Amino acid sequence: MPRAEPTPAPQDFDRVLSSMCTEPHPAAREAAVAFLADNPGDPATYPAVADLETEAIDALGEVVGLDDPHGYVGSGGTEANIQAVRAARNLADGDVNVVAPESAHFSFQKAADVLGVELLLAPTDDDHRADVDAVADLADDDTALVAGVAGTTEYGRVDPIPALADVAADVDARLHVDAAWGGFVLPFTDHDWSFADAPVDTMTIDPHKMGQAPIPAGGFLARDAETLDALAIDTPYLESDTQPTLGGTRSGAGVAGTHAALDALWPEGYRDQYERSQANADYLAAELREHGYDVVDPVLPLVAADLPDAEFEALREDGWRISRTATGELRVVCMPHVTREMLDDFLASLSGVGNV
Ligand code: 0PR
Repeated sequence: MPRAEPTPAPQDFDRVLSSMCTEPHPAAREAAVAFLADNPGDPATYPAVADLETEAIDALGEVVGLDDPHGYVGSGGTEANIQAVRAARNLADGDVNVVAPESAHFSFQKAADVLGVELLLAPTDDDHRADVDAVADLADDDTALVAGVAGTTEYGRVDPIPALADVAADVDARLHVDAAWGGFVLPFTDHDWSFADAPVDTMTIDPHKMGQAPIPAGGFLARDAETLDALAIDTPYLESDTQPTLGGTRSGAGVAGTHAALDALWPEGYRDQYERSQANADYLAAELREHGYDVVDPVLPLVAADLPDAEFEALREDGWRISRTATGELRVVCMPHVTREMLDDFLASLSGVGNV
């Protein structure tokens, strides 16, 4: 194989404003390296990493208001959303559908495709949240799962989870909450989103996003053991009997990194981080607004604003890693690596290319 010359360096985060991932906490990075060769998919051979996973799931349970959590650390939000759909399908009879708001992450489309279920998408309201009436209109006797998002990918919105739970209960469906990105900031807000706030069956919460764990570290959590049983496959030649995960061999780095990040940061470190990130988002929103841009109020640390295409392209040329919503708004995700100084640099670049 030809060697890349010079050896490529990893992306530095100085101008990354579009990502939902961030630099891992130093303790999480160290733990991940130590457990790189351990496979939590085979707990009888790698018991240490299996123990770390049990503790990590208990800690994630605390984050999401669940006393006796069932779940595992997987590859990310996509896998957890697929597993939520899969469990609901396996626990239902016949052909089923899933109802979610249009703001749901595209991983639900992958889930529907892979699992052969119908995905029904309900429009969102004027504030980009799930419209409960629209969800209720789509839900019917074949609905196995109603999904809501707590921290949407595009606008950082939190769906009305208790109201979606009522819709799910009305049609005897399960309720899934996708808190892949929002799960590590929502505990420090007043939103109703958790297992303690509503009869949530399953949840996605990703340590490799706001949780400051290294990639790959996704969280899939369930209220009942029955959910994991519905996912379990017999594993005849392993010492353990069954495996509920979607992947087989898994990353010990993800598990150990998650454990270390939670150990270092839950709850006070995450609270401080939320406060810093939210203050940065509020600051950026106010600055953009002051200079005449239309801004979507940052409910969580994610700012969306109307920005002319030419300005967006010029900022990309300046090296800013920024992205757009489906309708073309600039999106800035105030992740832990995003500092006030970075935002001031960004605003200075914007003034060079636009009207700030
Ligand atoms: N659920 C929500 C709410 C998400 O925002 C995402 C990903 C997922 C599920 C899927 O998670 P995984 O990508 O871990 O499977 N949201 C971002 C997106 O797709 C992920 C991302 C991360 C994008 C880092 C860019 C990036 O640099 O846009």
